[in-house]
Amino acid sequence: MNRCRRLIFIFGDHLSHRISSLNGADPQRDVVLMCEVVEEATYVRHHKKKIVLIFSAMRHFADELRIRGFSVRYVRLDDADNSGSFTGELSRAADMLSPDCVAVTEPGEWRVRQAVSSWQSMFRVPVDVRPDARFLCSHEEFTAWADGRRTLTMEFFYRHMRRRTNLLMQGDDPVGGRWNFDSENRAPAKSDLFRPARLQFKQDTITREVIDLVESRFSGHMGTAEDFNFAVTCSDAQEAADVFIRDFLPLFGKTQDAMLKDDALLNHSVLSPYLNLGLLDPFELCKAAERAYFEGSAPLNAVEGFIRQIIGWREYVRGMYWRFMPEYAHRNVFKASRPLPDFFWTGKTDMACLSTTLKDTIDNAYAHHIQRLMVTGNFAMLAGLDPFALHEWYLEVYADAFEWVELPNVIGMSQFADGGLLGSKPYCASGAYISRMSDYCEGCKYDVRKKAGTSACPFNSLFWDFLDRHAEQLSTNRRLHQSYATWRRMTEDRRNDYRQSASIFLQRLDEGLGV
Ligand code: FAD
Ligand code: DLZ
Ligand code: SF4
Repeated sequence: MNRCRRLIFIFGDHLSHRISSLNGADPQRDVVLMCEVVEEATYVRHHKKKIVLIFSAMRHFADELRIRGFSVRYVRLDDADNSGSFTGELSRAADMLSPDCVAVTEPGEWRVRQAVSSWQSMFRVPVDVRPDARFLCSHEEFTAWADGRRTLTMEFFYRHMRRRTNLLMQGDDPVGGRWNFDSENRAPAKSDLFRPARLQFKQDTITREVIDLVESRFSGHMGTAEDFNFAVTCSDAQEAADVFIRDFLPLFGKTQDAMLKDDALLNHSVLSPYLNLGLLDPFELCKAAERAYFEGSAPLNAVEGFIRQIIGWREYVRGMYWRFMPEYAHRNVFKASRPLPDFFWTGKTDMACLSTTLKDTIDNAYAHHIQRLMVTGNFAMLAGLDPFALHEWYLEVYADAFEWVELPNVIGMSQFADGGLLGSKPYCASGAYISRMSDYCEGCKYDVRKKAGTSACPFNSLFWDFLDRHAEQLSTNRRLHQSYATWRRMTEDRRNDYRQSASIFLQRLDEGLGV
């Protein structure tokens, strides 16, 4: 290749033809750089399906760019001279092409942002780092919203975003007269034989080649890639979105908090991997959901709930990530330090809720929100697992896990390790919650109705022991008032039963014995 005008670096989660680094690109004179690098695949040991998803989607995207007339320098993982890192690959490309400048869309991870910031002085070439316009809320807008507020409550950010995007709005008021229909979205679910089938995308030659590469190079990583069936192109991801809106959105709200052992997906969209890679546009997806409401094919509680997750939670956690990183990653208000038990990687535990959630995770590189929050996350917080190690685990195992979205969900929402910056109370719950919202407890070795003792559901004693251990930090929390009042009303003997059961359980965990 000859000298190029602009070298456009496109990361594996920037796979949109509207990505800002391509703005003003000239296929005749510019060159696109994309690279599969071992550093990204191994800084945590990503699930095999996640690596296949990213590499296959990258290869398909590179082909689409070539069809649009671009020169693409695509470095494969097994290319002989592959240096193994983004910086190494930019260095090789810059040596070969002598670009006048480099254009890149800001990465979604603080670690990579640091590396990008060093490129201009390192390579003595202007580096144009552009905002990621796929997000609806820019860094400036989030800062303007957050500055001067005493608390950064998601609900108020969400209302701001509803007004800004005009989604589900009638003038200045929310459609239906309420901003939030969450109270209608808490029903348990029953097995539904008539739930429509999920789309399973066929493996083409490119995907098959990537599967072989990943199975051989990353054989020790979680899961298998052999039955990989995610979409890897924008058009297939769009088909998945259309099917979700038609078949699953109508019931999305009602069963949003439910869990079933024989249904890993319920009415969830499973669109997060595509949104996060750039294969789907979040605003267009919300417009499609809004249309379904106005056309009468999906109810308001479902559509509002879905849109809230995307323009509310998704944008909010990104804003919080960039506002509080890098120190946010190490927050640990409860000083929790227990290592993750081995069953996080094997799924082998007698606790049916955990074994089902972990098995779903190992098989699919996916678990839905309530499994992540109220089963794995809840257990980790109650058992005092190290939040940073837990963050690395979540980043490793889910196909949709990129740090800007994963880290605040783990450190803030699920572990309350930030002391309440992101949520107003910890999402801690005893077995009663899991029993109410799922069918996991039927057939579990533990008895959810028993309070203490070796056959009792471990979540019961762990819950009270957690509240007891952290009473100094939590007992003044208004939203935990009732729980602490119940704890205080118990006899000292009952409180000691809980403490002792929790202590025996945690000791077994520490000794690596089965639980
Ligand atoms: P649906 O239930 O269909 O929701 C629709 C969309 O809303 C999702 O695709 C997602 O883009 C968005 N969304 C929903 N909840 C959230 C949220 N809390 N934060 C941000 N976006 C949200 N989401 C990720 O995309 N990547 C992660 O790494 C990730 N890690 C998580 C870790 C923990 C501990 C928890 C509690 C949540 C995490 N989430 C993460 C949020 C949420 O669980 C997933 O977005 C959701 O399960 C993805 O499945 P879905 O597409 O079927 O979601
Ligand atoms: C997660 C990931 C993996 C496993 N591999 C690559 C890769 O080889 N090349 C690439 O461009 N991106 C990869 N990614 C996603 C990056 O970690 C992500 O692009 C950065 O966090 C920058 O946003
Ligand atoms: Fe989970 Fe307890 Fe129910 Fe067993 S009894 S599935 S451990 S909540």
